[in-house]
Parts: sequence; C-alpha cells; structure tokens
Amino acid sequence: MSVFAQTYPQHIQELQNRTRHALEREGIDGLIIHSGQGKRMFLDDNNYPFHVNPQFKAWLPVVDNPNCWLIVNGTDKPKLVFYRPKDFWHKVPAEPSDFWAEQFDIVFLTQADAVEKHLPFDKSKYAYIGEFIEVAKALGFELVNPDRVMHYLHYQRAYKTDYELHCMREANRLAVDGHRAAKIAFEQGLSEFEINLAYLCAVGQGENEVPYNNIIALNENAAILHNMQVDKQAPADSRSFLIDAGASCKGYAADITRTYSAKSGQFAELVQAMHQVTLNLVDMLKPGVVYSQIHIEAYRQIAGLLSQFGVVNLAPDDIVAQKIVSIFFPHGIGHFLGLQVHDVAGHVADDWGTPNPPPAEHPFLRTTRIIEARQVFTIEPGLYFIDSLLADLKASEQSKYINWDSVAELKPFGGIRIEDNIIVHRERNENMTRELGLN
Ligand SMILES: [Mn+2]
Repeated sequence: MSVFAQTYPQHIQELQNRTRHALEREGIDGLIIHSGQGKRMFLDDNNYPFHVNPQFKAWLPVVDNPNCWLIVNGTDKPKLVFYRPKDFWHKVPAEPSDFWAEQFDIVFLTQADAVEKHLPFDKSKYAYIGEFIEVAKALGFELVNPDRVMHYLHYQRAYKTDYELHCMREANRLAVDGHRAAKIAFEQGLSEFEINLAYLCAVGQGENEVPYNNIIALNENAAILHNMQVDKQAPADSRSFLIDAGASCKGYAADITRTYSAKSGQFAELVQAMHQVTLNLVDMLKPGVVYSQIHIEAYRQIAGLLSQFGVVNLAPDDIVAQKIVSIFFPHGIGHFLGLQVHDVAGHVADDWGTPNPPPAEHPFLRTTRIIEARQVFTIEPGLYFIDSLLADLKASEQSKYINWDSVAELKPFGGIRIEDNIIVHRERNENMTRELGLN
C-alpha cells in the first residue's frame, strides 16, 4: 500500500473533526463544497484553465473536475457528487477507484445543472463553500462562505496531516528534478523559454498543472521579482540564472528558488553567501518563535552581505537603521505552503480570524503567526538590483552610503533568491528541498 493510501484515512478523520467543530461552533448542519465550474473566455467558446476550489481539494486529490460537490457534516461518511458527463468532445473522468474513493459515498452527476436532487432539501442550515455565489443563490443557499467557518478552516489548514506532508515531500521531489534539468539547460546557454520547457518536461507537468507560473530569469531579468514573460531568444552571454519554480502533488505545492552564476567571481560568492543566509534563517524556524522575527533577522543578515561585499559603505546595523535593506530586499522572507503556494491564514491571531497584520515597515510579509509543529514554510531571502528602487535610492539622502561602482558591477546579474521548503516538527526541522540534495 502506498504511503498516501496508508495515511489518507487519518487525514479524512482530521478533516471530519475540524468540520464537526466548525459546524458546532456556528450552529450549522453541514457544508456543501463545490469544486467549481468552467469559465468561458469572452466572446469565445473555449474555457480558461480550470482551477479547483482549494476547500474541495483539501478533501481529495481531484483537481481537474468541475461541477463536483462534497456534502460533509463531520460525522456521517462524506458524500461526493462526482461529475461524469455524457460527452464525446472531452475526456470523461473515470469512475473513482483510487485509494481515496472508499472514504466517500459516491454518486454520479451527468448534467452539471441537475445537482439539486443530490443536495439537502432544506438548505437553511447548510453553507455553500465555493466561488460561484450566483449558483449558490439559485440553489437556495443563504449561507455562502460564512466568514467564521472560513476563518476556522483556513486557520486549521496550517497544521498539516501526515498525508499532506507526504504530498508536499513528493511535490518537492518533482520540483527538484525540474530544477536539476533547468540548471543543465542554463549551462547549455538556452533561452528562458527553452529552460522553462526543460523544467516542465523533467517535472512531467504542464504550465497549468504546476502550482504557480514559473519564474525563469536570465541576467538582468533576475531583478524582476515575478518575471513571467520569458524571452524566447537566448542572450549572447548567460551570466546568471534565477529560477523560482514548483510542482504539484495531489493538489499540494512545492515552491523552490535557486540562483546560479555562470562564472566564479563576486556574484558567485554572493550566491554562496545567500545560501548560508537561507540555512541560518531555516534554523530559526522553531515552535514558539514568531515568524516575523525571522523576517527581521533576514534584514540584519542581508545588511551583513551588503556591508561585507562592499555594496554599502556602512556597518550592518547602520544599513538597517538607514532603511536601505528594503531597496535590495523588497519582499517578505517567506510564507505558509500547502494547498496554495501562498497558503492562507498567515495574518490572523486565532481561528476566529482576529487580525494580526504585518508590521507597518514590512507590509509584504505574508505570515505573522507563531510557528508551530506541522506547519510548512518557505524561507526565501533575496538581494536584487532593481532599476526603479535604485533610482529612488540614488535620489535619496542615503545615496552617499552606496558604492555605486559595486552596484554597477553586480547589476548585470540581476539578483539572487534562494528558497527552501521546510516542515517544522516538534524536535527538528525537515528541510525537504535540501534533504533531496538540491544545494
Ligand atoms: Mn515562495
């Protein structure tokens, strides 16, 4: 039996417990979770790629089938209304027979708009959980994504079951295969477009299957934080390569970034130093630590690099005090990872949804929660030479502290980000990315 099959029943039991608790708290009888619907493109007869409701794929690894419904109350065996249309244009999903199927009472739906007979007659105490509010209203639901239920489910989602941890290890394994192939493609001097294809081929997933748009950047493009419009032409000289790319396993995401230098020299040394910063910060992930503290420490360590490599002519503490770090490191140190690449509930203090926003001076930090066991995080420090931010710096009081010659030397390399995916256990961290040998 696969490790997924072994651990899945306990995963369902945990979701049942969470559901029961949320329903009792709100006095609701059940949740009706909609997988989603196809969305037609404007004036066209084609659909956008389908993206399943994350609350649906939390229960089962079905990510590609719209018009499915889950009926759960935390006590009875979950009921799955599984869409199998009569359709000769498209592939019809097979009858479920995989390891997960026995956890559900399954009925088949041949027409998307005929779901009503499978839903409870009196919907007043059932909540619709899904994206299609008009559909919910037409079916007679009054409770649609109730805030307090959503807060509870989102908050609890930060604690991964064993099944989910296995999915995430496997997603990391696939992504690491892709990163290895991409590095080879970079060394061969291929274009961003070709490197992306090499990556997807090695992972065995298409552009709509990986959990987010891959970021594949050569040279100066590495300074574009989300470089998604890849160049099809290879540059004459590939100096540096930044790749932020993941993979999916049963609906769970990996999110890994590496940066490579074609030649030895200062930029290559800076990349190596950033690896050490990532590892230092990963060591700070411990139950009881506030995640924001890691971001603040990242500022100090990146200031250390700016000082050590002579980019800023100040001591690290003064670089922080002069607010220079965010010019070179303008994003957060990381985030929750799970069913979504930036997983939910990073900015709440409890499962009632009490706000816990990021500090005013760190608006892009995606989680402020206290770290606990079974949570999965990314740690992703970076250092970039971004034209618009450097222009602001040059026009500021702080310009006099900057070694602009050094900036000019490093700018053609774009930037650096090194991102690992880590499970926090009670006694240790499991750096999934490094344990797979991606250094
Ligand atoms: Mn990330």
